[in-house]
Amino acid sequence: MTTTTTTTTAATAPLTEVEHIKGRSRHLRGTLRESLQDPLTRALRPDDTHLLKFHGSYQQDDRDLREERRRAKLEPAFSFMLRTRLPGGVCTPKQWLLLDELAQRFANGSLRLTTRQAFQLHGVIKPDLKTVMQQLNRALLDTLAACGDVNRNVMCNPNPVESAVHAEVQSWAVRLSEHLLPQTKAYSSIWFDDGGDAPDEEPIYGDTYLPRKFKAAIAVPPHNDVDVFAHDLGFIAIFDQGVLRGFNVTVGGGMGATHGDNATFPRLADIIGFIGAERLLSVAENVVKIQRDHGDRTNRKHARLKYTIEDRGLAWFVDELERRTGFPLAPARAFNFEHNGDRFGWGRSADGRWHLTLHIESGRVVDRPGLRLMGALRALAAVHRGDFRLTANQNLIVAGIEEQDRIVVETLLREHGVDADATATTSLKRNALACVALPTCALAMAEAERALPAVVERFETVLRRHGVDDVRLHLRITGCPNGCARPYLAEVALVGKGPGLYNLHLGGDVKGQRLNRLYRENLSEDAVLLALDGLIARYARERSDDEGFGDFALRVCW
Ligand code: SRM
Ligand code: SF4
Repeated sequence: MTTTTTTTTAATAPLTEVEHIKGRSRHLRGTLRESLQDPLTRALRPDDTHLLKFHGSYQQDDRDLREERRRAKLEPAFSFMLRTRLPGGVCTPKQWLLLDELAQRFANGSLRLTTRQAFQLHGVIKPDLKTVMQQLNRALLDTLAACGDVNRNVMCNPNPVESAVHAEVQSWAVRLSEHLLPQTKAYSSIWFDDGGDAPDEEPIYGDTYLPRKFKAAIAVPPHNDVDVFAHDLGFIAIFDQGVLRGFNVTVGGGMGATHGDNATFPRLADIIGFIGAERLLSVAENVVKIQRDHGDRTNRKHARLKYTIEDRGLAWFVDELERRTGFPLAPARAFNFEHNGDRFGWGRSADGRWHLTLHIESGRVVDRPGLRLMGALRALAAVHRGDFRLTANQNLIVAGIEEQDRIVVETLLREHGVDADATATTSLKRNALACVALPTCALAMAEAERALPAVVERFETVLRRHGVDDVRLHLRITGCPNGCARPYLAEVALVGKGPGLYNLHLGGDVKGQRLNRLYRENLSEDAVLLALDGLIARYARERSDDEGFGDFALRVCW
């Protein structure tokens, strides 16, 4: 990051093509309607593929079939991924049942719970896209701004167990999400034939929206399950005696990087001060507007808020924010994060209701021989009277279960082969994350979700061999350096480099407050396991009391 170079480049370099596409799109309309109606191809026109993201969908093609179809002179197997906007990850059983039905009828028969507490459907073909959008809308679910250069799904600690503070904070997540929604009527016009083509106003975003995606999260200490420091904008709830006092504000976090390009890097957000809760929307809106006005629109690899802050300095940013909001930030208040994972199994809240956190490997809800997860959750949704909460770690909380219904839930899960308490699962497995990667992700360089089970099993063997299989250890795997499973915060991370090859990162903590470091590059899966075997052997012998593996690795590897 050379401040002068970057600023000069940004001042003189041309805008990216995506900026032009947004600018002439008439607030995200483009020719999407025509693209959708074109019967000659299962794809959209190239410009419309960019605009579709703002509507919550990506055009993809099945990469497993690419070569075969190329040889047969067929167009790639195009289909669409749809992502819901679901602030704080909360949905009703009725919505779950609809998503389940859509997955069976129109997608690939599975639901994907994402690292941002949303649902993804994969494999929806173009002729069905509008129907799926309409069905979601009828169930009061939408996909608006789930992707694209706008504020994405707002994350929030989905804890239903502890206190009124959690419920209050969740309501702030919903308000924040609504406040930062694009105002264009293109969404209702294109998908629901409602809203027309009259010019819209985008008071927060302006005509070309943000230079890049923007992400926000709210954490409730001592849990940092949302990895608040990985976000462009974060709020850390500060409360005492069960009363929410306000939020510490964080800015400038992000994970994405590009192999071999040192100008790109993961960055932990900075804490810039404290605000009363009533100021949350004003702060959020003005952070977004600063990024709208000062983010780099000439280079999409340098366009996130983290780079704006690196280039211009944090002091400049805080001054600019205070000038725009018209109030100063108070000094940040003390807080303490204990971990960034989920708590599994049963918990009970003060109102006497029960909540069950289920481990969902890589967030993939699907029926497999011996583990009919999708069937189990469908059956459960049919009788459940509480709600479902997606966690930021790709798991699921079945929340608000009455005492007398507990047995029904346990029986249903058992009948479908689901281990309700995740007691049969090691800590390594429970806490592991993997991004989607192949076959749907266009950017994947290596497997992630499909590689995770084998990597975990082999890593478990290593831990067992050295007698440390009971330690809590956070492993994250991604198919490329973009960081969708927030790998740079893990104690151990495999970051895809090429087919079957990974960079091995070590040294994160289990609180989401420290970036790990690159330990070895271009390792095969075997080489990764060999390297871990040696380090775990040393860890078993040399660790100090209560020393986590991430802390140990940081101490001995560099
Ligand atoms: Fe992501 C792009 C999947 C969370 C950083 N991400 C993608 C795309 C859309 C690939 C593409 O652009 O063609 C992936 C679609 C794969 C597929 O087939 O479904 C994809 N990202 C995901 C999900 C589904 C991973 C998962 O296994 O859960 C997560 C969806 C979250 C959601 O519901 O909104 C997901 N992505 C993240 C996160 C984690 C987070 O936000 O907490 C990050 C790192 C945080 C950050 O943004 O800095 C992340 N995704 C990226 C990036 C790198 C952005 C950057 O600043 O460089 C890309 C690539 C891009 O934007 O060009 C990307
Ligand atoms: Fe795709 Fe890379 Fe994100 Fe994984 S980290 S889903 S491979 S973009």
